[in-house]
Amino acid sequence: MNNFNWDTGFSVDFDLQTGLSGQAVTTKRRLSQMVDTFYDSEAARKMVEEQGDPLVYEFHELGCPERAGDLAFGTTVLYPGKVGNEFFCTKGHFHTVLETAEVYYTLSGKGVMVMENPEGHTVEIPMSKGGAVYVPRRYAHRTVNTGDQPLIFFYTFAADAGHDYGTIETRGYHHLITDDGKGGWKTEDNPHWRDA
Ligand code: M6P
Ligand code: ZN
Repeated sequence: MNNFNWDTGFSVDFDLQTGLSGQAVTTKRRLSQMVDTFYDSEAARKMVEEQGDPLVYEFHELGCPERAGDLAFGTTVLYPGKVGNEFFCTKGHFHTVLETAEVYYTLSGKGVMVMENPEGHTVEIPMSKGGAVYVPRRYAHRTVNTGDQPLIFFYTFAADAGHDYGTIETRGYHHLITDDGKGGWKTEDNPHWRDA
């Protein structure tokens, strides 16, 4: 555990030089934990078997109390890779308290923030070093690494927002972010999206 004092303040070294192995513990998501996140889940299962279950991303959970007024924050490292034609991404979630926003600030790498609201409005915003993305209230958010280096970003959100993963797990995202074959990315409709 850590000694972060959420009532009197603290600083934390994210230790980005050595891949987040500093004083703050990270939560790791490996491909085996998220095969159904990807359109070609069979290809994902095969990669798990043949490539030793690659680490897709890791992020800090500093143990911020889930109470009104606090700000949860940390750094995420999303590794480069693809399942079939689809770039590595985070699972993505709505906030349980739908009316809560989030801010991401990109430290290195290239990617896309993929967002959609319950009414099906979709937004994709490119991410690159020095750029901040505002994730508005009511929008599910997923980050995608479209480059060949780790995508590293700082995030912060209202500590009592909560994570709703179930909606995305059941319905999927409207859009997939795939390799365009020319060194970039493109958006494709997700044939597995369900209006459930
Ligand atoms: C960011 C933040 C975290 C989130 C993490 C991983 O770092 O938004 O709150 O937990 O990404 O994304 P996910 O929870 O969708 O797996
Ligand atoms: Zn969030």
